[in-house]
Amino acid sequence: MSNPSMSEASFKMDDGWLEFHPAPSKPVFEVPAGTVDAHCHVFGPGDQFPYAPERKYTPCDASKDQLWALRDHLGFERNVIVQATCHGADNRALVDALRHSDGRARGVASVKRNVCDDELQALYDAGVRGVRFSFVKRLVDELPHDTLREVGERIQEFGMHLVIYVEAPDLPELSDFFSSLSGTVVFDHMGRPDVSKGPDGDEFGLFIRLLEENPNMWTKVSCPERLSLVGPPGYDDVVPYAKRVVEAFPDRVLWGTDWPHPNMKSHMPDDGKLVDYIPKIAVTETLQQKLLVENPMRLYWPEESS
Ligand code: 0GY
Repeated sequence: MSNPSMSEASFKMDDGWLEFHPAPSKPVFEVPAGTVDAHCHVFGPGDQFPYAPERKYTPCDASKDQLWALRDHLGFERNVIVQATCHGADNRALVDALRHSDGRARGVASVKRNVCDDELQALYDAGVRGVRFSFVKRLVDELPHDTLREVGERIQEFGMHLVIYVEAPDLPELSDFFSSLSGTVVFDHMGRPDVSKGPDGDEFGLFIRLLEENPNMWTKVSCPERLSLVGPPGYDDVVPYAKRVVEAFPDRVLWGTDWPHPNMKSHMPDDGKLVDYIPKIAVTETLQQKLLVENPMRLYWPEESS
């Protein structure tokens, strides 16, 4: 969608947009007690929390109550709600969800360069523990290098970390910049590799090297549905990538559903089947416990983490 205006009477989701799965299956894989969905979103509802004027797409509304229902259906305990670009730096929908989560959700916000300390403190008090920057060119008007460096330094004293969304073709020119950042840095979806290039290829090799050389870096191993060329239900071509990362960096990986799956055009995943993908990439109980419980608790609920 291009140049949508705030004066629209209502927010109509984009043509071709798929609604999230209406009735996800019950996963066969039973997740460990205390599992955290560490990457999911709330959208609107648009009449209450308007979408950002500068957004590149208009999603379907996806409310906090629908997210809690999915959490319970999948057997999860907690959520990390990530601000998506369609809400820009207006974090009201996110904060509203956090405030109504009974402490079972924490958040990752988006902020502008001129965000003041009081605003950062208010976000922290609401449960925000990370700030996200997108380098995905189809989603943003400007790449956020300077803002990221400046804000990335400031948020550390608030107990927050950086979350970076980037796609593999852009990593070569950005990897030195990312390596120069201090504090914890979390990448979304393994830096979105092109899975036709092989888990041992140069492209994914650069991402692996970045994590090897920078112990402050973490990655989400979520979103096989976005990366897969073979598609559902198994997303088998993504398995070797995620499995490699989970085994190489067991203490720095996170997993999330990505519900309600913004911008998915090929198909809408069954969230239950996504959960059934987890034991293919984390093949032991120890790895599953780290991926789903220990790691997200350490990062988002450190005060409860042993
Ligand atoms: C995702 C997916 C996407 C969008 C956003 O912030 C966003 O708008 O995250 C996407 O289009 O790839 O991973 O949540």
